[in-house]
Amino acid sequence: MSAVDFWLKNSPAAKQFEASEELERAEARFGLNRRDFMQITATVVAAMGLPSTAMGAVANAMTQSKRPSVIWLQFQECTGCTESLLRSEHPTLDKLILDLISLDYHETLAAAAGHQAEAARLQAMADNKGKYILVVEGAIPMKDNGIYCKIGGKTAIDLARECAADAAAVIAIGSCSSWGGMPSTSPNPTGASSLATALGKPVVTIPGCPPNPYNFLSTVVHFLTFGALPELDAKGRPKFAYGRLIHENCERRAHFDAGRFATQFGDEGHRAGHCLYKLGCKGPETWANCPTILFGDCGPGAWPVGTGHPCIGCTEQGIGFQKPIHALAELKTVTPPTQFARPGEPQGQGVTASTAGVAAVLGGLAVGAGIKLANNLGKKDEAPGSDSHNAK
Ligand code: FSX
Ligand code: SF4
Ligand code: F3S
Repeated sequence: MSAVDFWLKNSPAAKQFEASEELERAEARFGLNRRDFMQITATVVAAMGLPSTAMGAVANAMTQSKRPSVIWLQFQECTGCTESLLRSEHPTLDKLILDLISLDYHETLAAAAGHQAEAARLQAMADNKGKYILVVEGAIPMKDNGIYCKIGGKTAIDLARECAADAAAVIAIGSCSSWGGMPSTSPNPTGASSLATALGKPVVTIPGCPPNPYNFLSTVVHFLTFGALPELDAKGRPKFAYGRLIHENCERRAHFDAGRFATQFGDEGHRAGHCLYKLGCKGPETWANCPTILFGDCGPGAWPVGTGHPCIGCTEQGIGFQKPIHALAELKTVTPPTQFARPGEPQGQGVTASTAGVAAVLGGLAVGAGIKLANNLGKKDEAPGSDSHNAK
């Protein structure tokens, strides 16, 4: 049983939520049945590290708030970010995302082409000046003045800068946009770079190749619920999603601690589900919530290590597409965590100091109340995942 199913079955807050009017509103607004909406809400709440009692407030924000305008640009990438968002196992997640935001410009989804598409982008920017969220998918080639990626005669550098100028918040989605990703692999002939490099200022990053759609959805829902972006680490990543090493929450961790490893694909250890460290798993040096949030809404085991493949560190700058797949990971934590989750409490979901603070805010929540959207942008801290933290 997944952590979320456990919650839905056992938590008194879930029982209370089941009887709430939010479920009726969700049916009316999104056409989602009660069970699907409960499942998605619980997953988002768990992803954000909030207690189960937050389900009502989060659902309220999802069903009641105004849809923020989103302008979505695509540069050097494979469209995997968009695909992962829109082709989820159950059509409910993409439907919810498209209903929660007003996707006013998106090249893959637009019916318009050429000059019409250009005009649509300019119109959307003018109509929502200073209020829209800019999402950028793909790396930006900086070499030779950016001539390796042009759309409508403009370089990706110029387009990104033009659209970021009047945005309320800027989100780099996927590893390409977050830190260069696959297009920046050595020898990087086009000078593929991150969005932050092209803009010369920090942005929110949601790395992954592709990123988990729940991390994007949860970031948007956090904004709708609290009127502000979530707390970020030094690399611009929401801490709720990238605050723990994969190795900390991996279901194979007990095998690592006991020294039981697969040493070849298909050997006895591999078939028995042992740790994939010796096959090059990068979980010990990759910060992401893959083992707890999973992919595709298809139950336990639906993530790279769960299917028997070592993590390649696709979210992590300097690891994914840089370090050879079968090279051994650097161990950031060698000993088991000192504090394990209590029985019945999924690892990584416990209430932390910051979560408790957020939960306290929930009581007197006024959705969208005057908190500036970009409050957290550019904040500096010594978050997990920062270089100084990694150097421990
Ligand atoms: Fe692809 Fe996105 Fe990877 Fe990059 O995801 S899945 S190459 S992160 O920009 O489209
Ligand atoms: Fe899991 Fe990989 Fe860590 Fe082994 S090395 S416990 S497979 S994350
Ligand atoms: Fe990527 Fe590793 Fe997660 S390969 S999807 S960071 S398990």
